[in-house]
Amino acid sequence: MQEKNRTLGEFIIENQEDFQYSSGELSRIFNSIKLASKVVSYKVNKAGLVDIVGAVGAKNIQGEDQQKLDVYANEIFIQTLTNREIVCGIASEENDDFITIKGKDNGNNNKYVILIDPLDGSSNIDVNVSVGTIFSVYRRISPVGNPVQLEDFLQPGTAQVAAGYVIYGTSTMLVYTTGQGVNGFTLNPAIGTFYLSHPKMKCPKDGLIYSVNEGNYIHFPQGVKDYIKYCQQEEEDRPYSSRYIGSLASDIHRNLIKGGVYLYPTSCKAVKGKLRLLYECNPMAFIIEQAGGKASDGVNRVLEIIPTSLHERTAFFSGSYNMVEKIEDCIHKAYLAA
Ligand code: P6P
Repeated sequence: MQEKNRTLGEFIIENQEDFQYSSGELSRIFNSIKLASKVVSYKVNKAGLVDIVGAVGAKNIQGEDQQKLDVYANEIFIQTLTNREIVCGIASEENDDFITIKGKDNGNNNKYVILIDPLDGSSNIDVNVSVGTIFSVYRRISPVGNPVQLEDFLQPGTAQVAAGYVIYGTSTMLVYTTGQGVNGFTLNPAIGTFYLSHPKMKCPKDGLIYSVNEGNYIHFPQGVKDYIKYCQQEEEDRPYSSRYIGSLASDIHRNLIKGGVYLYPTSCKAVKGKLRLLYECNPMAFIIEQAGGKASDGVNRVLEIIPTSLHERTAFFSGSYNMVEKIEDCIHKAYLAA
């Protein structure tokens, strides 16, 4: 069968061996995410037409205004995963604590937990800019049958069994990895089917795009300032282009395809960084590394950070391998010069 004609469902069936140790549960998780992303895609594309944009007046644990679509997306993903009884626990950006999903006969026998940012970049909703869903899947550590523990969620990114993102943009795309490379699927909204549109995605080792909110420049660490100045120098391959959508999935996706680097450093406004380690940085880092790129907190490999809390934040530099190395080099040199 032509690679590009394959549907997501056919691809999952043909690659069952990717889902190691899974008795079909991991493929069922993807089927659930597939369904939820179609429902959210429909609502996101109707956002301007129905009373669903705008904040609900509530705030999430991050202290951010919850947009109605944030709340809606969170409910949809939780419901589809709960209905299919395929995970034993869910942690979401929108929920203070993790949720335990009781399986049949009230047991906790399902083997996987999922961490999710159901609608990342939601501040873009009202201005019709793309938003995304980001998710990360782990095998539980606590024994089946027992209640799900926080330890099941606080695993390093290297333990992920799957990770992915959905972009609700000019088209709706699902990009994921199970550790066997990265593949992208585009939704045909006319028939509600995801088709393999980007097989075996690879991130160019170099790029000519840097993505950062330069409005925070004066607050950045010196090494990051040095790198941004490096990007802006008149040289053979520079200045680079500056592209920043303000929606992580979209910025990462563009850099993954074209080459480039995304930066969210620490600053006096975000002393530990802004992005959340568990359901933004780790899934993106897994995908980027699987595509041949690099993901760092400026010093360490993001996937090796040992989490200590569900909503912890980290500095995040991710994209083309050589560009992230250059950032680490600038940070190291500034450290030595301090
Ligand atoms: P800033 C969205 O809130 C998000 O978590 C990412 O999707 C995005 O890259 C970043 O924050 C934007 O943050 O501070 O530049 O608006």
